[in-house]
Amino acid sequence: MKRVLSVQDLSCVGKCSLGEALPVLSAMGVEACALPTAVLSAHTAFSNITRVDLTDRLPGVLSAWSAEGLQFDAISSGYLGAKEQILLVRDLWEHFGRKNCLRLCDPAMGDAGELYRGFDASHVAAVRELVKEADVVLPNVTEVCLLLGEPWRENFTEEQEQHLVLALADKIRGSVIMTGYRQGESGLGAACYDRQENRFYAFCGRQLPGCYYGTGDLFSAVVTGALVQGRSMSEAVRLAVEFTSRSIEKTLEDPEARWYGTDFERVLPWLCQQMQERD
Ligand code: PXL
Repeated sequence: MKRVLSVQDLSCVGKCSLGEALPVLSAMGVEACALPTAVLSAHTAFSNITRVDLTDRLPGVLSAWSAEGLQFDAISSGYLGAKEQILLVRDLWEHFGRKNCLRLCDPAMGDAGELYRGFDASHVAAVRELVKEADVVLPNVTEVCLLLGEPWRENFTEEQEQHLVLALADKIRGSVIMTGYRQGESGLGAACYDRQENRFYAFCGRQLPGCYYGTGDLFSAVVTGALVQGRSMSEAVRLAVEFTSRSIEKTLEDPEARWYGTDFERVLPWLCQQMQERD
């Protein structure tokens, strides 16, 4: 079995980060390991939160893993609450990867033109360095703008979004998969510069009403699982777009849906089936 390490926070309530990556990766048939960078009572969209930062505890975990000789087939980073954790991800990529280990980085630091609460320009500068070393970078449109130092706009055209993806690809060595890519009036999905194929492409689903937390984390987890299981980049992006839009559709159908996340749990059987069909 492939073994994947997901490095991000654990939000006790609110579907995001490890709370999504672990079930998604397990459903995809990979061994899901976690390195929680912080524990939050709930994700930062809640008004009242308390958090325990784990930065000081992480070097001890790495030492223990090193003594055990643990290695991973993919190491994927998401929301990192402290700059020191960015150095730690580099250390993990360098010392804990099996041969051809995939290095994935979701520069989870903002959305809708704003940085998440608690982040500043120095955090952005540190993430800018990290993405240079990744094989696959998975930003949303806001994060691409932050990484490029370009102003964000609510209504970029398709051509402008394509330009943003290619501009980021020019600055790094890996592939770029940008979520929140809009095609025409009604399509929403992801645009990719695939480094191996030296090609730009996009997949879109139906644009659905509303704004949903944690969809970027779901998307990253599906791409990670698909790539580590040997799917091509285009298959991985297509599967992640479809899983995310199915999760939003299920949420829309549910009159009791939570405001703080999607009903992705109801789409896990579909994801499992998609993976088994190819085995
Ligand atoms: O989904 C991104 C994310 C991850 N982790 C925490 C967050 C957010 C987005 O708000 O608050 C703690």
